[in-house]
Amino acid sequence: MYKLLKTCGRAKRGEFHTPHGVIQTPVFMNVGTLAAIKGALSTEDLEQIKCQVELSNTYHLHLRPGDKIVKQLGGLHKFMVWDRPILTDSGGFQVFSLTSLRKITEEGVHFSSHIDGRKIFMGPEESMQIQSNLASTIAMAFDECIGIPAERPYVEASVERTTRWLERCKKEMTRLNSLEDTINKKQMLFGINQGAIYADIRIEHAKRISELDLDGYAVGGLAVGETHAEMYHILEEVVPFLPQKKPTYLMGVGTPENILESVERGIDFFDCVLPARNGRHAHVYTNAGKLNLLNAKFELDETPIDATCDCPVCRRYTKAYIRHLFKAKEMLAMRLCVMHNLYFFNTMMEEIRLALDENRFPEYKKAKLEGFSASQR
Ligand code: PRF
Ligand code: ZN
Repeated sequence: MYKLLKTCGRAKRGEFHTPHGVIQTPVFMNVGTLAAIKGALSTEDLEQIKCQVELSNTYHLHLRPGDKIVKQLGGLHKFMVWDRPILTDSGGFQVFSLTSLRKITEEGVHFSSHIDGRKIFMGPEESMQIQSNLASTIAMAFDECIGIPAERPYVEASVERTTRWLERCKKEMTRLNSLEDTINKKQMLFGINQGAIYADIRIEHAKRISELDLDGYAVGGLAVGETHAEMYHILEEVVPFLPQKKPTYLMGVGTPENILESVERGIDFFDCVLPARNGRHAHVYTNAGKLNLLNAKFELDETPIDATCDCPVCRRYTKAYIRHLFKAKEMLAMRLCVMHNLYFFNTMMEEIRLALDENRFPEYKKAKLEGFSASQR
């Protein structure tokens, strides 16, 4: 159940009630593809860095350790000892971005595993069954994420099929939620809007999927090679046709700048591998822009990554020390940077929520963006 607490233009401040607790939105979900945040973060760390929702992947967990194993072990929450919300992506994106020898039919997708080349089939029913075995809080619909550029006739046919897949997902989810041995009988389902950069196709699709009365709605197929301006334009066109009283989710986005711009255009949920990936490469976010800790100028720098950050890393460690850890190839280097980066994103979302609560989001956004660009001047 989504409660719209406040709006500011199109920006929404909400509360999403789930069987695993309330999610305050706008929210950034922390990506743990294989039920672990890359960079050696533990479940305790996730609690410390203000993570509200953990995100895992159907495709990856199906291959390893296998969703049936996770089910036997009591589901993903028990498995990774995390009792807050978990969202699982459907595999609809990973199958298209990671696997080879794909063949798409009306039934679903035949592909080869990126681990051992084994032939696998996944369609809407299979994706829902796997996500039900994983017992995540929120399951994503099985969709086709169309690469850009794409020809209009292909996009039209693909989006039609994604709609038929969504109807099959909903039916299968309803069936699974009514079964005796289903772990999470209240699993929620989010639909996904597609249509590449054809606004009219996306709007038609948004109207169609809104009729299905799902628990939430994602905008997929963006951040796949289009410009930022194109992405913002699509959001401006499409979000007004998604139910305002349901959460909206922009999949796989993005930078702090992208998030601020997209909150303004009505998005509630975000996820991105960027903060963890950048952290593993010594790239850290600060309120004055991004830093590369490998830079020689930090060799004797005894200040924290960001003096305005109160994360467990900034409260204790210096840039000089973390830089040394990277040079010495110590695992701790990555861990500290990933922790700081995720805390930075989660804290920015907290600030966004507070700014919305206090009717000062436009001012907050402006000041934040000016800060980020300060170091680039
Ligand atoms: N579909 C799904 N997952 C996704 C995407 C999508 O379009 C994207 C696109 N940025 C990221 N993750 N199912
Ligand atoms: Zn910090």
